[in-house]
Amino acid sequence: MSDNANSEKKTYHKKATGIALNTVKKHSKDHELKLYGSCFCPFVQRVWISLEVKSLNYQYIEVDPYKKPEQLMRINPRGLIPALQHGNDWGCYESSVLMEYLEDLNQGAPLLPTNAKDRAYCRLWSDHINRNILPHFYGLLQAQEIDQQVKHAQQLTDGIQKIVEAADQSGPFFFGPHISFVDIQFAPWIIRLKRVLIPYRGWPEPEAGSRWASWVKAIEENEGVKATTSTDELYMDSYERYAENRPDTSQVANAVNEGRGLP
Ligand SMILES: N[C@@H](CCC(=O)N[C@@H](CS)C(=O)NCC(=O)O)C(=O)O
Repeated sequence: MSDNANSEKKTYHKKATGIALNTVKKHSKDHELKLYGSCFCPFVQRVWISLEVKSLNYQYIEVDPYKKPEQLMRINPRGLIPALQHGNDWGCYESSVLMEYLEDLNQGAPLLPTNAKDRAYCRLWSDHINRNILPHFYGLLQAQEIDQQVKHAQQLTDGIQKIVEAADQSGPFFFGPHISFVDIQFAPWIIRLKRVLIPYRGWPEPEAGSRWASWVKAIEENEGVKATTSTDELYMDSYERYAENRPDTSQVANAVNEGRGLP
């Protein structure tokens, strides 16, 4: 491939756009609670939405996770975002663990129900998202052969159908009228179905009038989701490397190509 053709390739963005950029600016001042993230990253967006929905005060720090800056490595030796720092001498990582941490602070709107059985139910369906939905999102996006795309599209459809059946029937969110833990676990990929999988893989729009359609609409219209979402172009550009399955795109892409669990 000529240098020219290469230079036309899109890559990940390094700065949020649209409403998310306003949110970044609003949270640029030094604060003891710091979120290290990247504008395109769905795992970061989970924690970011949680902070917004809880109306917590925090500082957002944009980092390039492929360059592994020192400040990120100090918190997460695996070099993955999101990472949270709270105070001078404490940091942690892993999006689901960070969502639980914010919940344990008992500040702002709770995202898990109070009843132990209901909490277990929410954790069970969060596990389903990580285990049975996300790997097929990436599998479908990275697959270059039609038969592999068909296989992952079917598995992704099955994973979504199961969680829709497990959701509160009146909704519109998973556990009823308000956004909560399971919605936020899934929301970043729900918005990327539209912005990435529809254009790159012809993923279908939700069927009008379905429970899935009302859930997607509620997610799209939620203030915390909107506040952390950039303009469509940012996602199209940032995911081109996944859609073309370029070598060494990321640890997630490598894991999917090697048939391993997500990092
Ligand atoms: N299991 C991790 C996954 C985080 C993750 O894969 N983040 C990506 C960005 S979306 C990253 O940091 N990639 C850096 C790399 O691939 O080296 C979580 O839930 O936080």
